[in-house]
Amino acid sequence: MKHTPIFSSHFQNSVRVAVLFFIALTATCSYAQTTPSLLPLIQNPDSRHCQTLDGRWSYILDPMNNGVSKNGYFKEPTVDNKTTFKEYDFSTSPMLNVPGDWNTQKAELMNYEGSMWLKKAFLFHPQPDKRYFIYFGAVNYHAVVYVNGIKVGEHIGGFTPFNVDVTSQLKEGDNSLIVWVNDTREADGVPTLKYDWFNYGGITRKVRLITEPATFIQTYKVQLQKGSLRQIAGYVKIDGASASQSVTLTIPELKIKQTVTTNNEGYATINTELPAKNVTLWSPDTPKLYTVTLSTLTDTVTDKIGFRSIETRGHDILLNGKPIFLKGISIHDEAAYRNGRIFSASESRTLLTWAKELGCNYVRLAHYPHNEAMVRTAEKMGILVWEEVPNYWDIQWNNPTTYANSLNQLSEMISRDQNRANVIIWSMANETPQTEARNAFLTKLVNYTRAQDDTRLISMAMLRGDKSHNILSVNDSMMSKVDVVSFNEYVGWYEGDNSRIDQVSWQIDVNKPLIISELGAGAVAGLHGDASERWTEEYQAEFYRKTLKMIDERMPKIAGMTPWILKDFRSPLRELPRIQDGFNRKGLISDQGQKKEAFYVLQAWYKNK
Ligand code: GCB
Repeated sequence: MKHTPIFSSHFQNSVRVAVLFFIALTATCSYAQTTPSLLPLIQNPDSRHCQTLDGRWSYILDPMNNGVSKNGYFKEPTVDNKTTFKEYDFSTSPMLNVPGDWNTQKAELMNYEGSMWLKKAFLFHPQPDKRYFIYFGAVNYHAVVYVNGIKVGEHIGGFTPFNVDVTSQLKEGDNSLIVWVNDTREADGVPTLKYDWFNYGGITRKVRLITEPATFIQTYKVQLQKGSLRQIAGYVKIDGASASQSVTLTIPELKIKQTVTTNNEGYATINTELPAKNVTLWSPDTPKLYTVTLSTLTDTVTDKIGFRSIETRGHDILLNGKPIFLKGISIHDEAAYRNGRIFSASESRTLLTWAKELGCNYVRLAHYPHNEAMVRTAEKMGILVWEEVPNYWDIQWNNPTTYANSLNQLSEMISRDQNRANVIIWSMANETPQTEARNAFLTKLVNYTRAQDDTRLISMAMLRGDKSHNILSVNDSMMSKVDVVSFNEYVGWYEGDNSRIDQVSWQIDVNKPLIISELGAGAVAGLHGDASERWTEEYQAEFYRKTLKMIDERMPKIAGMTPWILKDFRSPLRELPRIQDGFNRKGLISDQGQKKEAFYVLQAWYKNK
């Protein structure tokens, strides 16, 4: 049969484009309107009854969002034989590993940004009176979730977990889970269009099917009360029809047992005390975690929780009442040796072991929430953590959608990690130019965070200011809102060369702890030369020597620092051939694991701190 083109002229083509755009737009809008709301986050998925949905998933690449329509790719034909009309087919499509960014799994996907449909078929036998949730560790950036052809949830934000209730969608036998993932960078997104790291797309963290009883323990907080080294204060929240129940908290090693009764909303506060003697508080030297169990008649959740306090006094940060110097390093969520997103605790451990070798007791997990396994592994290893949301550079401070997105990512980060003893700082942002709109946006986030969790410190990585050409400072109006004033500085790299470092001193007028959240210079591992030559290991080592001397001699007392950065990382902003080749080279270790000379300079300084 001869196919008659409907549109032939240039004019008709533009009409067609406009029509398709309109269809796409209305399809997307109807999407948004029918979004089922996500359940509040289920805390501690590791301790739940889970079936993994990780493994090989089929995928269909959809750069034009062809599958986003009423009968889109999430609908599969019920009768499928040679007479069926179809233009997509998961059963014969290629496959990818989940968890895993798509970029580093197939050469042809390395630079792909856009939409992909991913499908996992699984066998299931639902039991009566149980509830089922699919828990995603993270999907970058926008996810729409379908179970057996029905939309069950939607999430925006590439680094935080979310769960969807699939109880009424699962059926006996074969089930299909299809996720539309779109990692297109958006102007109103968090982060926005431009940032200095690689946009790894896909289902980057674990996916599991969680089984819960009809009423279950959804979340809890069991932490030392602010300002106390004995009082435990927290809450438990259960979800389900019989919301008012008894919940028992036990910490057997400390002989703690407390029973509380939840109200009609399923909520109860927890108040109990650590014994007066024989308690090991969590610290980098003693990363002691106690087994904590919460149980109702039908549900039990077990966690490993450490107890510690974190406060400030003048320029000091106090851990368990004593000043601590935060010997840190910044880290991106990117695996050593292979450069994709990290998806296992052992890959997290590789990076954290390097940080330990450097002499660190602290890491900045930049610039977005890392894997839960990263935070938990650091906690076991005695490493303190700064966690951050991707309010990076100039996002749309005036846009309510951007604010809602940012707040959501922040709240998901806090609810995921609020029981981690090692998390001591919530960071609101990185290098955000000052405007009234930014101040209003970030102040709201600070207030939210304080109300949510007053047991940790609040900070943000600020931009540096000047008092005069050679007297450097920080004068961000957010200094009055945060607990710890942190700032990034690149004197000797972006600002002059190494000789400039000797010329400057610092004056920062604030009676709060100061942290240098970034300092750094680039070097190619194995490239040697004179210390004046950029990109040589010698230049970077000299940068560190001079900067550390400046910190010792010409800066007000600092409470810690996280130089930029542990390991070279991929970034499309870094294109200098034969030097950067798509990598930010400020790592103290190369992406292939070679330690640069500067690693040892910082290591020696940390040894004496
Ligand atoms: C910064 C940013 C960080 C960049 C770094 C650099 O100030 O916060 O994301 O990667 O500088 O290398 O320029």
